[in-house]
Amino acid sequence: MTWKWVKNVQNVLRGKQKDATVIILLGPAGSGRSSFINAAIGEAKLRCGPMPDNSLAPVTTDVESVHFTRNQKEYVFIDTPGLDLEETATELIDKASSKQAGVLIYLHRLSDPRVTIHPEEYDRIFKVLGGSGWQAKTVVATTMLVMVDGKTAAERGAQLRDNLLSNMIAGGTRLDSFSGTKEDAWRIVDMVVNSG
Ligand SMILES: Nc1nc2c(ncn2[C@@H]2O[C@H](COP(=O)(O)OP(=O)(O)OP(=O)(O)O)[C@@H](O)[C@H]2O)c(=O)[nH]1
Ligand SMILES: [Mg+2]
Repeated sequence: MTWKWVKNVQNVLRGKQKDATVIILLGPAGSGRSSFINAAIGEAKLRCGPMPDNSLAPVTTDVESVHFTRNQKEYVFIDTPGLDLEETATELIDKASSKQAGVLIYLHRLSDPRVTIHPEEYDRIFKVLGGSGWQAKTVVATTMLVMVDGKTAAERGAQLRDNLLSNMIAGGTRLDSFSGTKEDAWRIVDMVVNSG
């Protein structure tokens, strides 16, 4: 298996309007990437669950980009297939000519009782998409908070901060949570945009 879709992200980056801010959604299958973009644009543009037949199959299987204008500023959201759907990054990643995204958002379901995919395993992809300073452009946002009680949420959040994400956080990555609303989606995007 190969990360063919990374090339498609790079094609979107190359073709983007000059001043547009590119925001790439990353994360394991079903972490809520398409829902995040739909929330941000206030429209159910991207297909996302729950599927009528309760299908367990991943919905987003290729790169999709969505343009959006807000306060006269241009944004391009890029939806991606689940990082856990493929095994290893290959030479297909075009390192040399890549333009970089402004914001990388990695979603993690706080409802998961185990973490089997570690975001740092994908640092090559983060770096190709966000450049050498990718850590400071990255927000790890937890989703599905309503599915866990407050104590569980706090304990899992502490483990993410202190163990799993400690290197990324030391490099400037923010750990946050996404409640599902439009305001919250933009709060997360603006956090990175306004810090640059
Ligand atoms: N409770 C809760 N459900 C959510 C949240 N975000 C997404 N969902 C639900 O979780 C499921 C997956 O959401 P998607 O937005 O399709 O996730 P995805 O990462 O795009 O998934 P794939 O494209 O299939 O890999 C859907 O049933 C959503 O309605 C959230 O923050 N809380
Ligand atoms: Mg999706």
